[in-house]
Amino acid sequence: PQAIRLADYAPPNWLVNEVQLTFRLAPRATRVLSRIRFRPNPEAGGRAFFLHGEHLKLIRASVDGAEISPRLVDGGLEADVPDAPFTWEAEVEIDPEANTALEGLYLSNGMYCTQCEAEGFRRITFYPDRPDVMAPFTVRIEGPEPVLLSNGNPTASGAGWAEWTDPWPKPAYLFALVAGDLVALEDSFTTMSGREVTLKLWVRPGDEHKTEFAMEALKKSMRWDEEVYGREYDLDIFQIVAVSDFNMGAMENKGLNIFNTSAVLASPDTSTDANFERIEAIVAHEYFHNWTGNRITCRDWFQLSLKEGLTVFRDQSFTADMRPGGVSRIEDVMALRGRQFREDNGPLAHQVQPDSFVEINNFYTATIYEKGAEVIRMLKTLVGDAAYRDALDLYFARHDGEACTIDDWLKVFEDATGRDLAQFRLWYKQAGTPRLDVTEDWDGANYTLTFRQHMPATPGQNEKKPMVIPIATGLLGPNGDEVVPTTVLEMTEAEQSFTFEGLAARPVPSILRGFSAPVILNRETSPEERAFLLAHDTDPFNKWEAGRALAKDVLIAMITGEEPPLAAYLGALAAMLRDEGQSPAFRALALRLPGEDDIAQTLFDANVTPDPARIHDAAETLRQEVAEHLQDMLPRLAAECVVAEPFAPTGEQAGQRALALEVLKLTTRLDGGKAAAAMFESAGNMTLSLGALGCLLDAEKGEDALAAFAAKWQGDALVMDKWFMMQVVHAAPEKAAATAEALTAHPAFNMKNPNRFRAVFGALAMNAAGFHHASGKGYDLLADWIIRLDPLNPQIAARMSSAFETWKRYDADRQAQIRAALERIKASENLSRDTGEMVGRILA
Ligand code: DPP
Ligand code: ZN
Repeated sequence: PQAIRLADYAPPNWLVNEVQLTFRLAPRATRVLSRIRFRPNPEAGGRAFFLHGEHLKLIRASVDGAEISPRLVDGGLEADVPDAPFTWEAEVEIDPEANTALEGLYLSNGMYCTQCEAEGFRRITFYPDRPDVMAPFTVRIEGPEPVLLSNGNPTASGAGWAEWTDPWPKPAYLFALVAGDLVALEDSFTTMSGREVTLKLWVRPGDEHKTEFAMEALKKSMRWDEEVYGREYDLDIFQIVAVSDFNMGAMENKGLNIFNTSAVLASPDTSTDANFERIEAIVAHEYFHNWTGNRITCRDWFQLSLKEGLTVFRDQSFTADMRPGGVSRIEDVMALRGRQFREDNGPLAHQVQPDSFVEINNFYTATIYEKGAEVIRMLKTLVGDAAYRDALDLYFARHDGEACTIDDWLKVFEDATGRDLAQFRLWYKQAGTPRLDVTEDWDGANYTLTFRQHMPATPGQNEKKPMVIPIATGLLGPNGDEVVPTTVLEMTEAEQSFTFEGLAARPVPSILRGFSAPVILNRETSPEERAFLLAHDTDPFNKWEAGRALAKDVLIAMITGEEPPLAAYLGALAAMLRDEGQSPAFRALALRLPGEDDIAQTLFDANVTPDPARIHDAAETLRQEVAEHLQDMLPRLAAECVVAEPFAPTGEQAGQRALALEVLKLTTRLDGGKAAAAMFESAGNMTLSLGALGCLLDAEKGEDALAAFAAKWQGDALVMDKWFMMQVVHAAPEKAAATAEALTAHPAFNMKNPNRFRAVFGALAMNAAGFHHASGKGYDLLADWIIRLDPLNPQIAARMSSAFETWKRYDADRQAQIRAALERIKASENLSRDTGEMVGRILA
């Protein structure tokens, strides 16, 4: 398959004034009638007429009422058309029931739904399926289903049909249709200009009790976008539909968001605090797309981060406002490091704005999303809050209704602030994670920090230029007082020094506060200094980071056979836990050890070949040490984090439960699971129930709890996903692959359901020591199932293959095993473009 290149972008030959669609729904043979008014694009280089179309049966087509016979070509059709505005009409037949790829129109549990981003609309009808073609849509749906939905406002309906009109021009990827037996939670929202908007959250009968939380999240999001960005909603109705078979988390279709059930349905009985937090963030994310994505969309898919990076940044800011205390930033960074840094350090590294792709579905990545958000966060840090808001106002004013580029976005910032962003643009164009080395100098009065930046080569990019790096830094005095408050040092050179003058004593620096840039900071320092920062830093992120760095020092030393700074770490941890000025949520995060994958990457960076088994053993040993050292404190901590009030999914309560579970993990190492068994019995919510189950599984005493859990929850697919996932995540390394394999034989395993497939195989990839077990069974099993899934759902199969992206870190045996697994996938018959591209890039 041919790569598509940004450099080859050309404007569309034809633009669309208006789209009218009629759907005659039938599971095996849905008819789609389209009436599209085209006009020549004055900016185009030609008049050739091509429409995308895949898996469509063309019944008839006409131009200005005259039947024509278009030429069916690869990926669509061509036709001879007038050199003037004209009306295209076509009728096609599609088969929603056979659509296991879950792109275009498909059936999920008897309910029709759509997913059109990025290129799914071409599976619905022939159309210029590219985001720079925007048009208003009118949609008529005919079918026996009681509920018939599409984008925009409802304009007419009768027995067996409904019509929807979306007045806002949109690209086809934002089209949506839903039809089925659904019930709605209904509410309303009054916008800042006083307009009343109807809100509906549609679910399958039986799920009504799981809708309230998402509805509240939606209303908070609508208010927040008005207050913080001045953005008002623009239709009479906003709807969300929950769908159980869905490739992504959710989709921001105009006025009709479609959500994976896992990203919207919540109740205390069935959802963990982490689920609640994620749901709140995704509801916000999709809602925020209404302005950053829909009203202003992307010119082409190379601009994907224009909407995703910005919208992730917006949802992260929203979460930080809803759940104050600095913990959400720590969680964002943990996710960034866990997924994006990992991606950046392997064969799948790519730019925030790529130059080329084969299959765009493969670029819905942590780099486009999370690094894209970091880039916008840096931009805001560099220009300041007020200028950021001015720039956003200008962005909305200048580009509303347009399909834009990342360069348009940067130009807005240049015009609003007068800043030259040529160097900043490298953040979009250079792949990889910058390394930032720092040294310090103290002359008795002046303190100098010298930074050196360098970026490792990434595929196709060997030479890198220095980047602009905002380094938020504060200085602490020897007694722990802040002597220099947070200052943003703006680094632009390969090597650069910054001096703080006239200090009374040598300070302790707190560098990269709030994780002000997505870089790897290397700073040789003593365990005592890390402990000092954990105790005294005023910046919650760096406070946590100090503890994490100390834990990493301990683990790395244990693995490489040096003397680990264990006493310093344990002492600092105990002091931190005693510090009641710290929120339970913070203390819970500070108790967690760095992930095993993170340790593997750190070793690899230090030219040590990581051994996953050894890393796992070191982590286990350290956890045991921690448990024993903190033994006397654990009962008091456990008592402290009992939530007395009725369950509420608030940040405060979530923090208490998180700390309770960290304490329970440690306690389980000392009592063999007694406290966990009691917690499992008495837990009144899913957070504690699942946490206790995890502890029991770790102690290899989970059999009864697993059976009880399954008996209780067998009718709830989302909870059963957790049941599948927990067993694999908590399996001992030598049992992980066998556990996953056994679960695929469970009657409730269904490979066609993305959530269930991920519950088993996403979990296998997460169990680092299990997946990388020396037997190679993890690799073989995953390869088998990717090969099996690929013909059914290429998007999920391709995504799952990224579990192999770290393979070059490992020893020759593991590399050979992974290579063989990848070669086997590559050689399988009719491999999809999606998986073919991924495997090719990983092997390259
Ligand atoms: N655009 C969706 C989202 O990120 C995913 N396709 O919200
Ligand atoms: Zn998004």
